[in-house]
Amino acid sequence: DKGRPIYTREEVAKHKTPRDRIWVTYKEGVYDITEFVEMHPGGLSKIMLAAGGSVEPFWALYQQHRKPEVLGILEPYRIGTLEGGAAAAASAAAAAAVDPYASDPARHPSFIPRSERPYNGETPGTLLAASPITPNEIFFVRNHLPVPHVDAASYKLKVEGEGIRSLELSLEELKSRFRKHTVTATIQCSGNRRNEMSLVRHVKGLSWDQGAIGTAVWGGVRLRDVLKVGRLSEDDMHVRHIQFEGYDKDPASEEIYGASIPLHKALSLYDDVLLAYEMNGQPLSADHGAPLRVVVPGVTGARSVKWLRRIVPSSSESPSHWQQRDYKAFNPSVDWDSVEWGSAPALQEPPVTSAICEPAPGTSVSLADGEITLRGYAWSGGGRGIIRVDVSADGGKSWTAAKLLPPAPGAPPHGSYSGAWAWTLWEVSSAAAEGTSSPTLELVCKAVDSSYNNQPDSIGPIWNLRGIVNNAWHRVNVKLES
Ligand code: MTE
Ligand code: MO
Repeated sequence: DKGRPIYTREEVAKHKTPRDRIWVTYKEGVYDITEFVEMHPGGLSKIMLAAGGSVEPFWALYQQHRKPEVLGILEPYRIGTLEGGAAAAASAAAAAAVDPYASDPARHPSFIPRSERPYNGETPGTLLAASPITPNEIFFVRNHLPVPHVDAASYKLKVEGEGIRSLELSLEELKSRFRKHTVTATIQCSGNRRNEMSLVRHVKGLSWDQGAIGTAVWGGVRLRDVLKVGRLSEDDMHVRHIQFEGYDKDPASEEIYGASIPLHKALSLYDDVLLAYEMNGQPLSADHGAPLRVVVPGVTGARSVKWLRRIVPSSSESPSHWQQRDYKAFNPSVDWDSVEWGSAPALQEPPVTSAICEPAPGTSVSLADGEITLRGYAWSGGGRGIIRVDVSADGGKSWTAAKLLPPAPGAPPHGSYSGAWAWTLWEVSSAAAEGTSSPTLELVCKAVDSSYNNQPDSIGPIWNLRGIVNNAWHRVNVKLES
């Protein structure tokens, strides 16, 4: 920084319009971005919020800036250094904004982070395949917003809406007045395996590999039981949906996270929808929705609302962005200009899927007696069990049926027609093509569920602009050690 002009904060603040030139600071650097503002991908109005001051509060809100490339874009516009250097800049930035993510919890180092603000991290394949129950500390985290901190002692769940008597229940009341149930259920994010979709054509969203999925024994009370206490009637033809609202909120727009499920799912004795306060015998952690979350078994993760604030029976679905304008799939020709969000239903039960967790792509494998060992998971929505997992080591020309490992504790037998909320882990040690001369192997897996649903062989025909529900055959290329 030696030799650059020094500017005070007051001087920087005078440069807020194209006429006076537009200056911003980042850390101790002062930048003249007048030429850049028109090109700003987020639009002129957004970047102008930072004019004459620090960009850091805004970068904290709009997570797409948390990349080294962005700093690279800024660097050529550097014109000077802020008086007082880095320390002054840091305290000024702290004063300028209370970082909404500053009180997010610490995360386990083995996560593969996909974004920091909000935090999103997935479980590495080898850890996923290691156990039918995913340990809490490494269970993937999918947050849209800063983690809200909700005090368990003063917590009150609100139930209010159409056709129901309003209720307010403390955590203690939920635990003492209702029977406790445990349900072994997998939660998978709709964007799981999105990264493969982007190889066909770029899609917007977190670039998940196959680890945005996990299985836990959830403990709590049945949503059904709570709705019954509010005397919600199954015969009320008006109420069609149960909406959920979280405590988390967008610091800029104030929008709260919300989702809904159809009434029949919420009321069914067989669908096991839970208001969970425990995950694998432990109280919920901050990242997984403490003190209370919804767990909707057999349904895409987005509906299992964390940090549950309110339950609202209604004639309509949740009005939230995440129910109305996200988590919907369209045909591959629909793009961001032509998409009509209202024309497709919100995703609830996802299709049958499976993935290879071991070996990892690009690794070198040696054949022990002509064999190679693969491990992975298979899962289907709606409680449909897995009846078979097929594995190929030659790109799908020949197949071996994998061995299905024992069901997770509390889960029904493989192939159950209903209530199979948990994934099936599988393993196979005989998939290698004998006498292969190729230096690489294309490993493939595909699963069949109890309705004989199959996975599509390629991504092209199921590609969709949001990159969700990628359930194409999972393909992993490995090198063969000679
Ligand atoms: N609930 C709230 N309140 N806020 C959220 O951002 N994310 C949803 C869901 N519930 C979310 C939420 C999504 S998209 C998924 S996939 C699951 O939580 C992930 O649950 P997990 O973080 O416990 O793995
Ligand atoms: Mo998700």
